[in-house]
Amino acid sequence: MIDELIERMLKGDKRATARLITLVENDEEKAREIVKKIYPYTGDAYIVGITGPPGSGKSTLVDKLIKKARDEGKIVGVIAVDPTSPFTGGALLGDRIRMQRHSTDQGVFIRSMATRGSLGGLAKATNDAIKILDAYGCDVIFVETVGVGQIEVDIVKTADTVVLVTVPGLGDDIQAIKAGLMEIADIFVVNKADKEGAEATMFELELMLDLEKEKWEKKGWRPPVISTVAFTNKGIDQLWEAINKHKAFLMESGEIEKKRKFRVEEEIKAIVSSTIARKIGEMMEDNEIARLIDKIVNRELDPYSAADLVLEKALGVKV
Ligand SMILES: Nc1nc2c(ncn2[C@@H]2O[C@H](COP(=O)(O)OP(=O)(O)OP(=O)(O)O)[C@@H](O)[C@H]2O)c(=O)[nH]1
Ligand SMILES: [Mg+2]
Repeated sequence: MIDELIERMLKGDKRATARLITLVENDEEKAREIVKKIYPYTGDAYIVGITGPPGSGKSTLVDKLIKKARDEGKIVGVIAVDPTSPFTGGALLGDRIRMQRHSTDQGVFIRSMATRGSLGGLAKATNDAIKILDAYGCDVIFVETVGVGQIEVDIVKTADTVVLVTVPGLGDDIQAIKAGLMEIADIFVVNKADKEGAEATMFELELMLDLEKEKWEKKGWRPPVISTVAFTNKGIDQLWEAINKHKAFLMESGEIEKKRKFRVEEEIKAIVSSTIARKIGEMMEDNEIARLIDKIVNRELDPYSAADLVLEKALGVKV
C-alpha cells in the first residue's frame, strides 16, 4: 500500500500525499518505512519557518507569500503546526479558510498538524511531513508555528530561513525575543503596521539588533526588520525579497551546508531518543524490571540505580 501511495505522490497526486502525511503522523513504524523510501527524492525544497504569537497574522502573511511564490511558478507546501491544541481546533480551521483560495491550485499543498500525544512527536511528525512535501516536488515549504515556546523553537530552527512575526505594542513579546528568539530569527516582521505603535516596535527591534552589531558582522547577516500589513499586501514584496536574499546569503556563504548538517544531527538525536524511549517502555513490562520496581517500592533500591540498570540492559553498555 505504501509503495503505491509513494508512486502516486511522486506523480503529483495530492490525495496520496495527504494519506502519507496522516500515516507518518499516526504510525511510527510506517513513518520509518515511508521516510526510508522517499528520502532519495528529498533535498530540493527550501524551508521557511514562520513563527510568532497567536493571531499576529502568520497565516495571512503565508497566504500572500504563497501568491508570490506561485507567481514565480514555484510549487508550494504549507504546514501549519499548532502545538497548543491537542485537536484540530478553531485556529487551524481559521488557517484553512484564510488560505483556502489556494487549495484548489494543484501547485499548492496545505496541511495543518496538531499535537497528538507528545510535543516531541509533533516535531518529528512535522519533520517527516516536510520530507513528504519535499518529495512531492515542493520548491518552497512554509512551516507556520504559533507561540514562542521551546517546541516552536525546535520546529522552526530546522528551517532554512526563520521569519519572526510580531505586532505593535506587545511589550512582553519583545522580552521573549530578547530572551532567546533573537538567536533563531533571520528576518523580523512587524505585522499589523496599520495599528498604532508600529514604528515604536520597529525602532525597539532595531535598537535590540544594534546591540549585537559585532555578531552580525561576524555572521555576515543582520536580520532586517520589515513592516507589513498582511491583508492589504503592504510590505509583502519586501518580505519575499528578504527571504530570497537570506537564501542567497546562505547559499553563497556555505552556511546552508552547516544548517542542513545541524538539522540532520538534531533529527538523528530525536529519532534515537524516541526509539530508546519506546524500547524502554516495552522493557518496563518485562518481569525482571517488575522485580526492580518492587525493590524500589520496598526501599531496597533507588530509582536512579534502577534507571541505570534498565539503560544498561537496553543499550548493552555501562552508563
Ligand atoms: N489590522 C490588521 N489585522 C491583520 C493583519 N494581518 C492579519 N490581520 C488579522 O489578524 C487576525 C489573525 O490573523 P492570522 O493570519 O490568522 O494570524 P495567525 O498568526 O496565523 O494566528 P494563529 O495561527 O491563530 O496564531 C485575522 O483576523 C486577520 O485578518 C494586519 O496587517 N493588520
Ligand atoms: Mg495561523
